[in-house]
Amino acid sequence: MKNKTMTNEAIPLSRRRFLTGAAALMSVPLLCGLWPKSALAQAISQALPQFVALRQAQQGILTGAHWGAFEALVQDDRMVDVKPIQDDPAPNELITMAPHQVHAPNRVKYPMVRKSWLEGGPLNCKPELRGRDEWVRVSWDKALTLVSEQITRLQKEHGPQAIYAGSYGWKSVGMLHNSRTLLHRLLNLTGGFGDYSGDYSTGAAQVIMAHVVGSMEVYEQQTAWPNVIENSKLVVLWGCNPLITLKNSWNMPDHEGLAGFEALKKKGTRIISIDPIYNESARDLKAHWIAPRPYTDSAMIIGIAHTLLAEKLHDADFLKSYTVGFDKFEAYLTGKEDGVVKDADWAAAICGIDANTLRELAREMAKQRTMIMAGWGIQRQHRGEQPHWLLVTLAAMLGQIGLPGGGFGFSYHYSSGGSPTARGGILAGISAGKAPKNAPASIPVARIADCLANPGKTINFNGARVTYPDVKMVYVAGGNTFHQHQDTNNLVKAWQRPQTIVVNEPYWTATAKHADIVLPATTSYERNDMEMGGDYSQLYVFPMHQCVPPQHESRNDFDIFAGLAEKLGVLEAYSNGKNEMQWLKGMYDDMKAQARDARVALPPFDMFWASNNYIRFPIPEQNKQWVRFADFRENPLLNPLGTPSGKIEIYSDTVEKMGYDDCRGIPGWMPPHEWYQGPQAQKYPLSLNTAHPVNRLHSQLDNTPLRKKYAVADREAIWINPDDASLRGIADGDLVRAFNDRGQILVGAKVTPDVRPGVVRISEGAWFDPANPAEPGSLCKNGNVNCLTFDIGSSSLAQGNCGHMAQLEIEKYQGPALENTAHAVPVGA
Ligand code: PGD
Repeated sequence: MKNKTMTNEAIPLSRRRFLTGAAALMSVPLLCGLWPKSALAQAISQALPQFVALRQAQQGILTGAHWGAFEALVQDDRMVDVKPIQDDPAPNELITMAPHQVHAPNRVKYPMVRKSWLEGGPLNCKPELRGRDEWVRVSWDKALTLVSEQITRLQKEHGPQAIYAGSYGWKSVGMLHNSRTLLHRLLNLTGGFGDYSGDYSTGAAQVIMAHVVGSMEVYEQQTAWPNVIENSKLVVLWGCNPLITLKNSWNMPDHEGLAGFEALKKKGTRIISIDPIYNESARDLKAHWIAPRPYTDSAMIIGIAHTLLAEKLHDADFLKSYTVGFDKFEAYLTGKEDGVVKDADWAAAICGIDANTLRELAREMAKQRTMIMAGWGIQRQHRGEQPHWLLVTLAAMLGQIGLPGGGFGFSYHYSSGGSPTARGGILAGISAGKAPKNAPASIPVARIADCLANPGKTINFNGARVTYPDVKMVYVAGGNTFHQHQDTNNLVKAWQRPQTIVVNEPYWTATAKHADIVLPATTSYERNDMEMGGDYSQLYVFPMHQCVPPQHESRNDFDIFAGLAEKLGVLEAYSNGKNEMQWLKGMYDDMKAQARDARVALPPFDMFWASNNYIRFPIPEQNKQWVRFADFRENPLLNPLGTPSGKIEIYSDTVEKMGYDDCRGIPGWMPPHEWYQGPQAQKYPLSLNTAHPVNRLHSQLDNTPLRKKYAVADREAIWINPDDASLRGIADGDLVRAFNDRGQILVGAKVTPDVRPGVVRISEGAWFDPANPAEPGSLCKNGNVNCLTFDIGSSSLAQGNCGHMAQLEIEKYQGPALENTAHAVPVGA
């Protein structure tokens, strides 16, 4: 039963609402009497052409996902098909999976409690049975009572540090039904909770960049695409696969980045892809492929930097005016510091790229306008702070930072960085509220397993010391810890420490299967919401109309937490007395007021909502030519960076003073924990690449038919070079066991020259499915790559995750037939 206080009952949807919207739109010119008529007409025509034009073409209910906005076609309360919106320059096939998401056979149908937890309570719950116990169906009231009792007990007995509710994850789009924020909102009202800092995407880069350029950089707006298309003569894709990763966005994608790359291709701009894999983007963009050994990018960049210096191709004036500490880096390059000359030959011996190629690359970059577009995989590694710091240093030596089409960009592959910023308003979502004064300090996000297993342990983190709390309860809403975290078998053990684990989920993911209490959450297609389109452009405002009623007994996260708020006596403060549509109207009205200040007129909320249409804001011409760091370059005194010196810090005194031997004051090459020249390579000669998947978003959609497109022998695919495959008697399509000391997984062989010899690619995101959950380290039957990765922080500085690396071995699988049960529902559910 739904909580009546919060959400409108599921509305039977019909074409009637579109007609209402159409009629309502006729009154558009009556809006906003504040403006002179001509200005109003102009503003409306700027803001509303799509709003009006789309009406004719509509067939379905407008909603969307991380993979794009679309119209859902619904028959008899079932979503049966989808249709992309007409503005999307590159509609994404993933949207076709929406009907399967809603009607997936492995939906969590009812509130469920793990049998031993129900019988023994939190103190005698047999935590070792997590992941293999039976499940018992309970009523919503019972489930909410059980969860709220634990929150009350733990706050009273141990305080907020006992409840870890960081709940990292990509959840679904939507500014109201933001599961993580709602969880935090509830817990901030009921005593506080333990949170995390950083993220799994850019854990290392975002911390070091703040010291180097004074901002996280990885999430900053990039030099606008039209400017890049016009001015860049050479684009270097360093460790990224943008044509794949740009399909999805944190908000709803505008897909303008894909249009940007298409334009580069049409223009014939030279593109170089530096990646151990000849990835989909390199192929499509006809890029020149340079394939270094994995995890050696730092050495490669240093070799290029040395060539620039040795051949006097570096821009000494830029370095003098806009950076600090190049003298120290120069001493490092020339060996004055440690007696080792780090020239191209030195680098070649590490990165496996011929020294002449490195020298040529340096010359090519120096002779023309060059944009270095780097991905994040190269920093999701041990010593992952170094590559991005070195790339900034390299770009500074080239002296093109702040010039049209030149410099570096660390977000062209993500959420359409560089899509020009529109003028209008921004939707602010529901807030998490204020943390109470005694809220515990955050832990670095990727140290969660270490934290659970080692309460009281103290670690370094960005110049501070962090002591792990004694976590007794974990609450996850909108994340998949058993996918995202490294060394899954270690996580299984650490996960046995807390007394209670609660998960709000639409599906029986591995995280849900390893919980004690699972609360069934709706998908975003079962509720009303709104979202911006274009993370960097803020180009669209999309309504997300409820397409079908909540499935089974699932509830919206908003309602789940409202139910808990009621039990905990904070319902009024949690809901502000507003229901779903009232919240949405409030958000829209705030956004509309901002748009009005920016001289863009919008229709009133009721009209917007009834129209089943979206808003597309105008893009000012000057924003199409925006250049990152141009203002700094123009006047570094008036527009300093946020670093202590106000300049680019090739040497960071702040970092140096932290005294870490694993991240010093200047960037450099540090051999990682595991690599092809390390001791582990004797036993495990292959280097792992855990690319982001082509037909999924992390673990999302692994349980849909799209999987047939990429699964091999019904398992996650492993890309193997023909030399490595034949050495081991492995043929295309074979079942393969991939293993190291941490774990073993079953994968399906794709034998291809598109991967460098000595390297294998297994995408992240396949659901964990141990053959024998009672035996730690047993074969994962679905190919969850994190069974092989290691769980060590990138360095004392950032403590980022190292999900992108591991040494391993493979062999043809010859064991007994094993059914893949990753997407099956557990016993009792
Ligand atoms: P998702 O698969 O998006 O992965 O890790 P993350 O946990 O974000 O999981 C989101 C979960 O939220 C899904 O289970 C989904 O069903 C659930 N969900 C969706 N909508 C809702 C909702 O409305 N309510 C509720 N309650 N739940 C919902 C991603 C993380 O993985 C990231 S960001 C990165 S960059 C890392 N990448 C790698 C990597 O490259 N390599 C490795 N080896 N490991 C990685 N892990 C990291």
